[in-house]
Amino acid sequence: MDKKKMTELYRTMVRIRMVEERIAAEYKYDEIKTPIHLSIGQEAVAAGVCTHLKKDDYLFGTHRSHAQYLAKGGDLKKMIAELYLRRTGCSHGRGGSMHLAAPEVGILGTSAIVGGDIPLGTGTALASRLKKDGKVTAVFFGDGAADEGTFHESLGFAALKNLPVLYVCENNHYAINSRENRRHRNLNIAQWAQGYGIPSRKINGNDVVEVSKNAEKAIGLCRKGEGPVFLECGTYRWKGHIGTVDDVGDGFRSREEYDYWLSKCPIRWYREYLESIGLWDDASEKALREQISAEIQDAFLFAKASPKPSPDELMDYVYAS
Ligand SMILES: Cc1ncc(C[n+]2csc(CCOP(=O)(O)OP(=O)(O)O)c2C)c(N)n1
Ligand SMILES: [Mg+2]
Repeated sequence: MDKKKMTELYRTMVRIRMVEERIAAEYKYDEIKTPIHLSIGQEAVAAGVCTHLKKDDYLFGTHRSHAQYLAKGGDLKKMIAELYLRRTGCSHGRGGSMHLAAPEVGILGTSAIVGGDIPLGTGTALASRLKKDGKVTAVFFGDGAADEGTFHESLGFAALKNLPVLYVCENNHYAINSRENRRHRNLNIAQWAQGYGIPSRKINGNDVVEVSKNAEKAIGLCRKGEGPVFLECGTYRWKGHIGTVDDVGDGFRSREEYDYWLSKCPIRWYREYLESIGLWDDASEKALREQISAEIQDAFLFAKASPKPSPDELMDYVYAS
């Protein structure tokens, strides 16, 4: 990977982290009128995959998709305005955090229906195959979505039809508060995909270099007509399932487990790596954070100053025509 791309990956992760930290800080004022699911701790997956997607490749996500939206090139101002349910939001203030869309950069939608985006992304991959438009679809979902029938039906169909789709399972080991070993006997979800005849790998989703290398190869295969491909990316969310709640140590997940994963921070690890090869230092860190802080401040000012949809516009943009 060239040096510019390597530092760009770092920027993408830090930007996602800083945006979500600001969302968390603002949430207590109760002006963000939408449930939020933060990806803090999981930034390397979206960054490592999206760096290899082209602007017009398709992406589908879930209730926890701020990271993917930003990494794929979605507009930050429009995302924050969507959280405030403003007319200027990326879904015109109708969708909120769980229903982000930015068709201009291939983000056709994120969905709160767990597993709901998997057949949608399989469908765009089928369309691309029929139209021979050369596009790849990346579908992001959690370990909980692998429990859904849509996961199994979609994988079987995509394999049969050799569809250009990259399935990205962000395995953060929990579906709300239900740990994976209470839901699955075989904890290797990548192996499930192999059962459908789909090449797959279980990788360290907190190592952006590993994610990026695997995603590059996988997207390349899809583009050559050798899809689908499946990546299971092991990672961990730092915040509670929803909102800004702390769910550590109250019977849901242990302090030891949480501390272990904090020690595996994808951003800190990658910064240390970039520093060790002379690509990063304190001055670059300071400049980056200042630039991103200013951008975030602008986005929040834009969102809060934006008009709300009026009641007579209620049904606009709700149905596709
Ligand atoms: C079809 C469906 N069933 C149940 C829910 C309730 N629900 C919301 S998030 C969630 C857990 C999802 O876990 P996972 O897919 O691992 O994603 P994560 O939240 O860990 O990112 C559930 C069960 C839902 N939104 N949709
Ligand atoms: Mg999960």
